[in-house]
Amino acid sequence: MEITLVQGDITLQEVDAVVNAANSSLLGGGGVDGAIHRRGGPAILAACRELRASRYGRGLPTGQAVATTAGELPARWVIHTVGPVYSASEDRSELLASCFRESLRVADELGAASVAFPAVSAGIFGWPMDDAARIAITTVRATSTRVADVRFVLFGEDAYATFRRVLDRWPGAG
Ligand code: AR6
Repeated sequence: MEITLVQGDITLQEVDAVVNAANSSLLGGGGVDGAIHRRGGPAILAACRELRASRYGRGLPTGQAVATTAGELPARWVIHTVGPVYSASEDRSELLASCFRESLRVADELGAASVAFPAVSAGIFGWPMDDAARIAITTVRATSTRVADVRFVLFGEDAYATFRRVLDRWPGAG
């Protein structure tokens, strides 16, 4: 597996699957979620509503992932995952790691070879970027998957530089 870092907008990535930093409602929000629904168009929300009606009446639990169409995005699928809200008093890093593992598991089920991830939980959910980057990169590295191309798409220079530093520290194999 090759891990690459991109500074930019995840909604413009030409990949098989784009991961959305969603919330349990699956009905949209701000940040990456807002951008994906805006650019991807109403087909994504329609698919999310169907998931609410069928499998996730109580919402998608934190740490899990589920796929929908990517609508008008230049991708085939959106994989929605729900990161944990950051807590200084409780260690929720296992839930954040689960977002990456579960997203890759869903990607494998779909047969996706390339997947773009945002910095899940590191925006509105308040996770410190360096810790979010460490969990993201070490978890993806440790996951056995057929996904060959994992791309972290970071918004802004600071997020990109933080992921760069972490990736250089844990370059891993391949
Ligand atoms: N492309 C790439 N990265 C982006 C983009 C974009 N278009 N837009 C924002 N980011 P966030 P969270 C960065 O808040 O912390 C929503 O309301 C952003 O700068 O999108 O998991 C959901 O519905 C940050 O570094 O996700 C949930 O309620 C990172 O993506 C909640 O926010 C993640 O920020 C989820 O919060």
